[in-house]
Amino acid sequence: MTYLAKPKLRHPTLATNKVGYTRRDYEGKISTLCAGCGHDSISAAIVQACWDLDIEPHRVAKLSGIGCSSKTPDYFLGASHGFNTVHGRMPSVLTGASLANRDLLYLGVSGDGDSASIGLGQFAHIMRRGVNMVYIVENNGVYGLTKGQFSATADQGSKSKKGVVNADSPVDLIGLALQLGATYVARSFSGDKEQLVPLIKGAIAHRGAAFIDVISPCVAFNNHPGSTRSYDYVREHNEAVSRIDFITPREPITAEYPPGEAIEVEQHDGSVLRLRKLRADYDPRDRVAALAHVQAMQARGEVLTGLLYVDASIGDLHDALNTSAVPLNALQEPALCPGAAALESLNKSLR
Ligand SMILES: Cc1ncc(C[n+]2csc(CCOP(=O)(O)OP(=O)(O)O)c2C)c(N)n1
Ligand code: SF4
Ligand SMILES: [Mg+2]
Repeated sequence: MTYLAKPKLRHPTLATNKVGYTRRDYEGKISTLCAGCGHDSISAAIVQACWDLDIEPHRVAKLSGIGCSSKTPDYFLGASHGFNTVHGRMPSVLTGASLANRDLLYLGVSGDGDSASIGLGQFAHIMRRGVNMVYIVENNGVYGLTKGQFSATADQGSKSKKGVVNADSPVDLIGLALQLGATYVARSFSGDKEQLVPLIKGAIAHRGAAFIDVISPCVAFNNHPGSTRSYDYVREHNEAVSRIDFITPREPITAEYPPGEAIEVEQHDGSVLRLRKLRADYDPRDRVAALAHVQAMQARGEVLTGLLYVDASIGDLHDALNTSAVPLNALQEPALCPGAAALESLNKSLR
């Protein structure tokens, strides 16, 4: 594997955000992915979202599995914590890290092979447990890193670069995330930064399992006629349910929309998601309706994008397990070893 460090030189007049960092401070090493790979656009969107939200890079933990997509955390947030796990095992490592330290922002980055094939079981459990995280699948319908075999999300009837037709039914990660209890479920396209950046911001502000499926064309192995993950196919079949405005707690809400044209969802941290409706019949607060809509559109070969479902009223795994508010590595001796009387009282409560 090759790693290219970016030169440290930067223009002295580069704009800084409220915590004093330039956009460059959110970048990582130079990407070694193929030129035009959708994954690089997703990295750029993550950089933009974190810079805009004034997140200090050292407050972020990036976790990934194996694949071209899972390599990308090396290409953004170079000053953040990072852990490149075994193939398909990112969710359990992320869950453990989150339980040990709830102070960091957990960003899981995975591929369709990583999450829908070898890691499908892990994907299911992290969604149903409501782990507080942003989980992004960079979905290209193939195993890019191992030379373009169909992945489990490839549509039935779609064609490989050599013309082979995929006979298997696809795993629909959006449908699974909805069924399993994720509380923020979105789909986007790597080529639509205007849609993707606010979706990532909304997911960062969300407390609970936030899942974003990003269609991300693989230019080397899955960008041809007959593919349903090519740039042309997604541009032609992209049906957005809404446009999202992400409003931080300190910003006033200025733009007004006629009743029925926008939905506002306030999140735990006081930020507001304003969804400008593009489809009058779509309500992202109704899980059952969202699932039915996603499946109906899929049957018609359309790619439904936008914030498909959100519920900001439910707590996360920390609430369910009453985990330590203080990171485990910061607990001092009195908390770690409270003494014989505390042990006796604990034993009594278990008898
Ligand atoms: C345990 C294990 N099995 C198989 C592999 C080989 N392998 C490496 S990446 C990969 C699939 C990657 O596909 P995806 O997650 O979709 O990422 P992409 O490269 O398409 O972004 C596979 C099967 C591996 N590294 N480890
Ligand atoms: S092989 Fe495909 S997924 Fe991997 S870097 Fe190249 S274009 Fe991207
Ligand atoms: Mg893939």
